[in-house]
Amino acid sequence: MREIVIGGAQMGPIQKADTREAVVARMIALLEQAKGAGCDLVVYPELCLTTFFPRWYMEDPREVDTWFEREMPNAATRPLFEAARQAGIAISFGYAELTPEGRRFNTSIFTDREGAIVGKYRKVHLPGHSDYDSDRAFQHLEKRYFEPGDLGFPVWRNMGALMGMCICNDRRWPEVYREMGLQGVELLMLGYNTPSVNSQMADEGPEKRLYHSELTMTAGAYQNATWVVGVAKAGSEDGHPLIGGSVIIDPNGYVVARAGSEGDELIVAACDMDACAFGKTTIFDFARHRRIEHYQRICSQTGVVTPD
Ligand code: ING
Repeated sequence: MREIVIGGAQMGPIQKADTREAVVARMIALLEQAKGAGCDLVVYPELCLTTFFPRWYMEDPREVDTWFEREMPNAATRPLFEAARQAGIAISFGYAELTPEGRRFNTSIFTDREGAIVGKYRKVHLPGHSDYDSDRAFQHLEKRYFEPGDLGFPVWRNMGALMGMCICNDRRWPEVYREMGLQGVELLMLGYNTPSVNSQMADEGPEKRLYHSELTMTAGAYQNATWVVGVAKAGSEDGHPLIGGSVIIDPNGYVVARAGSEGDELIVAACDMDACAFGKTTIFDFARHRRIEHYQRICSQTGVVTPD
């Protein structure tokens, strides 16, 4: 048995005026709870250090860059890395990355239990739009502020397991899970900031959003025989509601822990990485069952091409 006790540290809302220091203090409080619960690893949400700023239209690059981190760890986050190292807990969280070359990504990292960064992922699937859209009830400008990720979907060995990451909208695309499934992933960590309502369809509310969020993650877990930990930043940020619904899902696609609030909330599960083995060696033994000679469209075609 290769058990990892995993904490999903759901964060409640982060207001535009909240400082990174105040947010990190909340993250450390959740880490202390996780320590008390015997966690080995804690997963935090997407863009965990700030409000979900892509909801705001900005033209001044200097204002945009106030939402980005130029290095990691940095002065604001070093107390978190230090607290995690002292607790012997690995952490994963998302933030807006500004590289020394001036490139901007929606990024997630995870560490080992000594606080060293083991892996970095940059969000590939950027939803929304790049210019102000007056038809929308609110903006979703990830295509304006970030480049698509350029690192692919890596899987790393950490804590005796095969771990990977994705971010938010990535969880809606089955290719993401399969790219990591084909590397043997056993634990897929992801954070999300998902608006509770659809800016383009008034009748799509939190129930449908929560259903689709869990549907995509349970399917990805089952179809690739992997644990999936999906952690929300939730609640109302300056009047803009985000869904909660953080979950820990086992390799059979069952939810084994689920958040009940839209605030700072830790969910915990003891996750045996060996539980992935049965699915990976039977129904989803990819080497035995996949027929790649019939899958060309998935990699050669971006959009739909209907038959004549
Ligand atoms: N947020 C949302 C997400 O994919 C979204 C955007 C919601 C797209 C619902 C489509 C449907 O969960 C982020 N940050 O990607």
